[in-house]
Amino acid sequence: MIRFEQTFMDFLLQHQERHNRTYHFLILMEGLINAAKHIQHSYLTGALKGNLGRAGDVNVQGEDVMRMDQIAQEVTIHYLHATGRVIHAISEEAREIVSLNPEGRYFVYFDPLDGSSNVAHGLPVGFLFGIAKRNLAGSEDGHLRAGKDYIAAGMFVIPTGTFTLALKDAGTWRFHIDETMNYVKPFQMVLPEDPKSWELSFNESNRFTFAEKVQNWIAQNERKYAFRYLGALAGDFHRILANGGMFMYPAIVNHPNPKKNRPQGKLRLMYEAAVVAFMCKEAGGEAVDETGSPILGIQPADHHQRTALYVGSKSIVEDIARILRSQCSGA
Ligand code: AFP
Repeated sequence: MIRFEQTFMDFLLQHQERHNRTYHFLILMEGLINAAKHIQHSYLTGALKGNLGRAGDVNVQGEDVMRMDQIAQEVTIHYLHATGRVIHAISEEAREIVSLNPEGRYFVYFDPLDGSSNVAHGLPVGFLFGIAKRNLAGSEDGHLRAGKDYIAAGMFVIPTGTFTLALKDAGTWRFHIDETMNYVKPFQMVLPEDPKSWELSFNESNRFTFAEKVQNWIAQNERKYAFRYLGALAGDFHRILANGGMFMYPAIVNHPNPKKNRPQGKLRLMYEAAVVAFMCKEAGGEAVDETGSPILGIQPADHHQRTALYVGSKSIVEDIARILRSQCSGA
């Protein structure tokens, strides 16, 4: 007797019944999965095809574009367009919103290749995405949505191919990829509240550029937890979801070269911070910005808006959020 694992589509069909997700959502997810598999294949063969280098351009973020960033962007837009379900796509790699299907039902926010600094070394990168639904009942209120209005968010860690998906009010689920490149065996991710396995993840080389209260919090707490940092949000958050603890990219406010200060934070709100915050929330965790306010409550004014990010197990995030709020109230 052949043993068949539960596939992603089985999982979504079950979910669809419980949460009246339409087949439109299934088709959109199929498009995202095809894009991720294509990007994964391009990355795995990237060294052989000479695609792991710089493309020679600079993107809207002012960063050098890697050839793989271009490939991932082109692939994702192709598959999203092919679904016929996406109105606008908002991408880290495109200055303007990408209009796809006026009759579409969804807005998709994505970072097609998160962690570009790892590309040249073939190290883990990620494909991050968030989904919001158009207002079918009334007038269309556009693509600038707060994370709390997303209906789903997820990430693929490349090249391992592990896929994690959060569905509104239905939890965060991790899928394995089997020998037939199918996503199977969903298991629910719940952030461990026992600090024994917790980790801290941040760019240590920035420590003395953080706000003094944040530096003090790190000094008082860092010996309690293991320290891990990959330099790719998808990879670092992938670990935090499993082991607990906190990933943070605080505001940079004390840089010796004031031009390098980033009081508004580095990470992008709509397709980085809100995506991991949504998955974290559905896994029982929390995520806040530099003022200690929930990331999911931030109403974006621009689709490339940046934010500071503190995300992970509820009690440790709330511990630093108290400090951040006091910092704002000048207490
Ligand atoms: P991109 O390569 O997509 O811009 O992502 C990199 C990133 O935004 C995020 O994935 C990392 O957590 C963070 O930047 C790394 O930044 P540092 O290199 O400054 O640590």
